Amino acid sequence: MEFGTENFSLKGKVAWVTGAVYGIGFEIASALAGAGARIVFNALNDNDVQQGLDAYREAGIEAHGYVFDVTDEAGVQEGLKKIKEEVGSVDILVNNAGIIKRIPMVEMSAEDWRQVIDVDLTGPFICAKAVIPDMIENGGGKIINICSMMSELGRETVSAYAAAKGGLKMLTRNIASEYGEFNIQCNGIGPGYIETPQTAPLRERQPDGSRHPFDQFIISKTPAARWGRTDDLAGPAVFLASSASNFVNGHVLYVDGGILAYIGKQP
Ligand code: NAP
Ligand code: GCO
Repeated sequence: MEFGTENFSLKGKVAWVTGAVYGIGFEIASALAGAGARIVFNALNDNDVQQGLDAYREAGIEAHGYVFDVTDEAGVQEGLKKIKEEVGSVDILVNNAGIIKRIPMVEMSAEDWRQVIDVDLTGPFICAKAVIPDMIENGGGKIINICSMMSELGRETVSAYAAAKGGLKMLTRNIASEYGEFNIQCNGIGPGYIETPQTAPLRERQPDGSRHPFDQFIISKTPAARWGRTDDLAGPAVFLASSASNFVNGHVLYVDGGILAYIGKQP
């Protein structure tokens, strides 16, 4: 078979990216749109959906926005029903919506722990569960779970997030194992440290104008010697959403400027 750029084309596909009003989700959705997909996103309230619709319009993308929470199974099912009626069956799901709570583990309430696990792990389960039956009926589909460095590594204050993102890596492998025979590919993207609102507190300037110690730490831990940008995730997302990756399944593609390969600079 001849191979060409058409292997990366998403023309005629419907891609649903969760929580894609800004940040990584917005950039991934924009990249999928650039490759030809029709974009659907959901957000928590009308204001967020409107903010997303305005941002896509400004980028020249016709997107469809819906209000529902990824942790609410009935809401997800109802939202998906509307998406099917108004846009079509979902061919590509990107589980992007996520939260983090940076709290030392012994100070973290079980309620906070559960909320992080609910959004970052149970949400992807609920959304994947909702689209898989149609993907089977339609002869296949793509699920991309947005994992993390914390799918592999731990650090102070992020116990719930690391547990959720480690779990998401295993949910990725399990979906691939359970539904691979139906031509469903489920893979993860593991972004390194990316400049988004989620990581803004780790990059805040100090009162004396110097860089945040965590900011310096990340630059020294990253062979690329910089934070990632959301557009660093565009190519990997299009690859995993397209037929170019049809025999890639259960894999997490780390897009981290080399962090996981690196022991770190000698002090
Ligand atoms: P972000 O800037 O905080 O954006 C996350 C988005 O998810 C927001 O739009 C948020 O909506 C939405 N969301 C949160 N809970 C939701 C729910 N229950 N239902 C629907 N939407 C919900 O985060 P980001 O940095 O772009 O991260 C996106 C994903 O990449 C997350 O899964 C994150 O863990 C992961 N990630 C980020 C980095 C990084 O360095 N930034 C690295 C690795 C992985 P609201 O605005 O209403 O809260
Ligand atoms: C943190 C960060 C991370 C990143 C990301 C790394 O506090 O360590 O927020 O967890 O957001 O997930 O890949």
